[in-house]
Amino acid sequence: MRGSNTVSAGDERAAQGRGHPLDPLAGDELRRAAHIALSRDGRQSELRVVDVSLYEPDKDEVRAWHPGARVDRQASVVLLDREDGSTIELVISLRDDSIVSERGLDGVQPAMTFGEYDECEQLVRADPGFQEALRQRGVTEFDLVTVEAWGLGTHADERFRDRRLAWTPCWVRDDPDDNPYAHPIDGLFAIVDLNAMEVLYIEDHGVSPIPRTSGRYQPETTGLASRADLRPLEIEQTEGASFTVDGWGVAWQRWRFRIGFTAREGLVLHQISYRDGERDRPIIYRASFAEIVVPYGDPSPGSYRKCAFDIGEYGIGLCANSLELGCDCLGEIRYFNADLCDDRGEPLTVKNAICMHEEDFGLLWKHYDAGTGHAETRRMRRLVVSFIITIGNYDYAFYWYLYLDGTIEAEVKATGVMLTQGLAASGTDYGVAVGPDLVAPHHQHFFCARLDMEVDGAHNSVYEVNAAAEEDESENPYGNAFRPVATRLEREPEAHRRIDPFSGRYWMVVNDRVRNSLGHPAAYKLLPGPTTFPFAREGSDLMRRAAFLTDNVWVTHHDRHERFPAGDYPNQHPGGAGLPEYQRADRSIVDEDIVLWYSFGVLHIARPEDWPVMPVDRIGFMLKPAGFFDRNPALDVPPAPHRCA
Ligand SMILES: [Cu+2]
Repeated sequence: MRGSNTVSAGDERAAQGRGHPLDPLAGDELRRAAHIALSRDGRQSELRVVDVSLYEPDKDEVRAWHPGARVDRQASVVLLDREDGSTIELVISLRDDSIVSERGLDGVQPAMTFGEYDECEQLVRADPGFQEALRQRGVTEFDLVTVEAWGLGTHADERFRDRRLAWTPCWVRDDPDDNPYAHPIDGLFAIVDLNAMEVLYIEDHGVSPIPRTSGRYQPETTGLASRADLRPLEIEQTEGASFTVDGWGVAWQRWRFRIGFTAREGLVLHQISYRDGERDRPIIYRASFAEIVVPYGDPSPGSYRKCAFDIGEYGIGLCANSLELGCDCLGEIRYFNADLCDDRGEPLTVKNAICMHEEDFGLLWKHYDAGTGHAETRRMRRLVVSFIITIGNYDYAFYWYLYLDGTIEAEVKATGVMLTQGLAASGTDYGVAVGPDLVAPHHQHFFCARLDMEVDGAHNSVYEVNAAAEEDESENPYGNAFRPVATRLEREPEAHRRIDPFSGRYWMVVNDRVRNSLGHPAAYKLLPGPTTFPFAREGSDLMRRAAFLTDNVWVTHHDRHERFPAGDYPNQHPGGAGLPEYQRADRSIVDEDIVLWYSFGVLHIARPEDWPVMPVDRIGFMLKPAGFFDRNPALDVPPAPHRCA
């Protein structure tokens, strides 16, 4: 039956320690790991659980695994000690419920927890100084005020820099069903110590009118009648879907991969391979979105701090939606639940967090032979694995697509409600009016994908390819000659590169040890899509903390502990962590186990049409086989049954 195809995949096998070593932690494992960590020194009440996720075994161990083999499942746990402000990283063995390793870190701030976020909102709403400032703005129903907890970056007041801080942009609803982002309360912010859970001070930059523009988008207010001629469009697969699922393992056409999920990154794809004859040929060992940064360009009081690190400061897995058939996903869907835990270590399940289905994607290939009048046509199909998050005002949908011809694509769809400010408070120099009294400030959305590559195995190199005109005139007498020039990236410090549409620049991840029948080395090419570059000044908060935004493509030598482009703890970080730091190791990246990082973004100058809820904006990139196969690998796709009238 449709839609009933949901599993807490592998729960039972995980409980027996017989699951695959990369299966995400199940609810019971999360709870055990959290509680072992919390109860280790009897100070449970002072601790918050920030993150519990699978501590992934070494690649050799994973590759050596066979079905039925026993696995020592380990969990990585991050705790926050509210009393002394330290962060504790632990690795817990779930085989014997023991602590494998433990280290304390001072001077870092892990991601905010939902518990903190909610407590902060209650605290600020109840604060007498904040309430007085609201009254001055004509707001008396404090329950209708939305108070968000945002990271302060490097903008913390000198006096409080070593505390765990949040600042609180706020909005007000007209009634509980109203869209709060239509009614920003400008110039009023609380600065909160999240460990003490106390308001340190209230920042009030002066009263300005709260915008009255409506942000309602529900059908009761927008009306649906004028689209009554939109008739049903159903997707039917009368014989079911073409993929098979075993626990978290998926097989579809030639593709094999495993699904994972973490609180911080959300969906992770492991061990993506393509079956070529008798061989399952590996392509990517692990793929995920590892950071999102959304900087705003408005310098008005308080707002200059708007710069969210959605993965490092919050965690997008924790923001996953429960998806609904017919709305978020259409067709023959397979859902997967995501098991997570709250900051007390209690497990919670996001039902139907991951959606998998097939899509018809138009033409795959075609040729009409004018001589014979015969046409051969094949239709493209893709497998879609996705999840959708809501983080404050924005919603992001993340898609991984696998195509019949060996192409892998990642796409992000940005939607939801834009952040707003009052026209009176901020003007339109750094924003676009979306209502008579309402402005959406200019901003950018940056994403960084971490692609742990293994094209035909662990020995890969990366070549940058630029097409160029032949400059040697004797070789180019007619002026038409051009060719691609490939340059191998040798060591890490040189391996941070920008797109260049003028030279058609792309990057090849190559296994020089494997050749196709034509002698080409096995390779996948990274094709960049549209992007944007940061406008923040060098040395600014954004550029210090997210230095990875300066370039699109970064290559590092694999290290299982190097997972985040802005570092493990970008919250309040002074800067320099992540990719720039990883590359300082100056490792060779030639014929090595390498990680490819691709960073890209959207410039969002608001359109009035983006209000009150924006139609999706799409952005992404592709990886295409280039010499990986001998010829078009999709020649054998069968023709679709003819249905011509
Ligand atoms: Cu935007």
